[in-house]
Amino acid sequence: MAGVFVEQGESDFVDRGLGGGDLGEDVDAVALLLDHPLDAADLAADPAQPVLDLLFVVDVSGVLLGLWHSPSIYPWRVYATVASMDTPRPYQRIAIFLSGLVVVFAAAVALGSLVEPAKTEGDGTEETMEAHTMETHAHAATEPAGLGIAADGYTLRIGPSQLQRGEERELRFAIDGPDGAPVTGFDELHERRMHLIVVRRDGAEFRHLHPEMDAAGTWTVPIEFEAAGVYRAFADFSVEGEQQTLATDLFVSGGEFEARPFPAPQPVDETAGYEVRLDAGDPVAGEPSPLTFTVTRSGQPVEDLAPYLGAKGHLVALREGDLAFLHVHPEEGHAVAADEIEFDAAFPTAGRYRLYLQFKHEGTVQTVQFTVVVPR
Ligand SMILES: [Cu+2]
Repeated sequence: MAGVFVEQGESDFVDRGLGGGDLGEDVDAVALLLDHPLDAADLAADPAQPVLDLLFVVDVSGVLLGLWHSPSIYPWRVYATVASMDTPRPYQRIAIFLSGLVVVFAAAVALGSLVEPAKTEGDGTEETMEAHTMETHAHAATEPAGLGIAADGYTLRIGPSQLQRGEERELRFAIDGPDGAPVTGFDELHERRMHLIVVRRDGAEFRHLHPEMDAAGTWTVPIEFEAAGVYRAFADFSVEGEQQTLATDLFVSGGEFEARPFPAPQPVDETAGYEVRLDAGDPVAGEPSPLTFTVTRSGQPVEDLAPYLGAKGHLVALREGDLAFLHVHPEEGHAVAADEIEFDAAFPTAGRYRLYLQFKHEGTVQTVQFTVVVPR
């Protein structure tokens, strides 16, 4: 739910609220966001409200500075002072805006309380799983990730989600944990604590970024889009030993949108003089499928691949239609030829998948792409 707010409020106010910019200087920027239909009078009935120390505002600059000074305060956790309701017009609009935030936050809290019992059930399942082991486990392993903005109590909040083609912006996001606070204690996963994969919804324009986190748990990365369209942003990370992939859409306006759907499968892709061949064998839905990539340059095997993110290569696999994100693991069970990169992929269902393989050679990361068809 918090993500809804960030999307609604993706403007200077949110950018700065997330990052701690100078809100105090920019009351007008706030006013841009205050078009919210919710009425403050409705809030009294909401039981989740006491969770928030939210009060109405008379001193706008005080609120803004309050936001600014406390790094742990995110846009919806607004602290302010109650004075009279006899507020001048712009302030009243801010009050209405803040009331909208309460609703968003209350809904998030309500959602949290819904999630809680489910989690307990999950724990129960885990015990059962120990008894029945393999079957349940294999099922869990093929469950696709990356389909939602929230899972297992974690929520991705990102902004701005509306961008302009050709304009460099700073993308900011946070992962809120089950307690509602931004997570700061991420595990290392493939040598990094956060991987941000951004792909246009048609599978084009792949990128793999490594944002920086501040002490409050806000991740930032500069981003610029050359092509218009709707993009999927996947935050891939691990907390307390559990890998999570949360995703949301980014909207890039400006210029013509030209769809480039997944290309037909071909065994070879080329980039920067490298030729990479994929042997996908006969993949079967729901079963581990080995994928072998062979790298050559000018007809010669490339045998001195450098480690990239702790492995010989990094592979992202997305399902056509919903961009479900597969967790693909490098094959480590047996010796692999120097010019080969092997993975075990568990394609959850029949369908077409787009694969993005990255490898590092002579100091540069290269990306090649393939389409794999998993038959019914
Ligand atoms: Cu990464």
